[in-house]
Amino acid sequence: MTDRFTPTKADHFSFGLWTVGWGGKDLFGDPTRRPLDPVDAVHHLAALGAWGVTFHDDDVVAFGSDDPSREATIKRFRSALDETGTAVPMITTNLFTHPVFKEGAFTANDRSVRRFALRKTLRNLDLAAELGAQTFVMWGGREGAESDAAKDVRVALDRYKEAVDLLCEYVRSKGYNLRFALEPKPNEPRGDIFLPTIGHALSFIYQLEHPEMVGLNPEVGHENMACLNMVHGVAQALWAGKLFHIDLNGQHGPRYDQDLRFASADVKSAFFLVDLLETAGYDGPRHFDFKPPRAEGTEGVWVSAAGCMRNYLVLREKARAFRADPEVQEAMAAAGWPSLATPTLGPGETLAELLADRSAYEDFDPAGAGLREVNIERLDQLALDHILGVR
Ligand code: GLT
Ligand code: MN
Ligand code: MN
Repeated sequence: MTDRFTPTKADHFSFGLWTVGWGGKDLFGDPTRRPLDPVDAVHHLAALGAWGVTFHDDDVVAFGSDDPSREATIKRFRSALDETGTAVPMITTNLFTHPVFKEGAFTANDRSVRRFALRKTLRNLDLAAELGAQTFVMWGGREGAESDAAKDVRVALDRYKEAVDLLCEYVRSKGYNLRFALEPKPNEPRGDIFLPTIGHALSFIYQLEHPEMVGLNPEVGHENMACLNMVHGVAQALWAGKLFHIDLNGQHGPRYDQDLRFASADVKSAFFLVDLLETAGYDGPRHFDFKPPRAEGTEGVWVSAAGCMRNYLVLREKARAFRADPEVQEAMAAAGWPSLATPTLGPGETLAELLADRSAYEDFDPAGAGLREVNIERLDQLALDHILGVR
């Protein structure tokens, strides 16, 4: 079906190879789908209108491959990229599947594992630069613990910082056009993961040697797992100039990481997220990190992938209509949106003048102000009417 919600490369949609390539293996069951050749994934995604693909080193080249077979595999993969005009905007390193990383990678108590993790990542940075990626995601799925007895968390953070600082140093020394994006997640696979939320990761960044090179890759489901509001988290990342990348998917509240197709479970939050990204001038990839449900067969994978993009485009149209609706504009004014943009002190007003302003305190009527109308329900209902398609 082709309609106005059919994506084009101009929409900058990208997918991890591990998303459509997930064969359905989970904690309780074997794969339900045959392995997907990354070359086929590139062709399928391009045919659906995707602009880019992203991957872990091991998604394309099997862990432990020797150099000649690694090069041959990358060459074949590159041909698929060239044939389809597919971009590689982001690359990441798998520091979680192999048993060597069972106790952590950059924060493993075992120093030799930390050195191995660094070397694996440095090698992958070269590949990222070679393929023109501009963002290097770091999801530390194994950086954490099940027990507070496992390690000194303050020292683990020293080691985490040491690793990110070294990676930044390498990128600088090579002159690569790459920035790092930390991906927070509260738990799973570790009982507790370090840098569990957007806020934790943001504060970590400012302890680094090169904070300007490091930002965030927040994921919808991960913030929801921590009972947090993704829209607020992303807004704060944007406010800090740190939204370098984003993982879009769907999640039914706090439980295991569901990685549902974008907007399929939490449509209202997805609407406000799209509205935020589109109005805040975010110009990075719209990257989907979802898992086609295990019950689906091969065809279902592509239906699910297409649904991610379609839902984004539908919500983008709805968000634009919401913003353009005169009644919404009037309701926003009534709810005080324009007023929040006015600084609390007047132009040139000093703290002394605020202290001397009796109308601000002594003569202010807090009881009366406590009874005022805020008009947010009306605005919210208009948003819902737009989402539900009745306006
Ligand atoms: C893994 C994780 C994702 C991360 C990927 C990047 S891999 O599937 O669940 O959220 O974005 O390493
Ligand atoms: Mn993710
Ligand atoms: Mn996830």
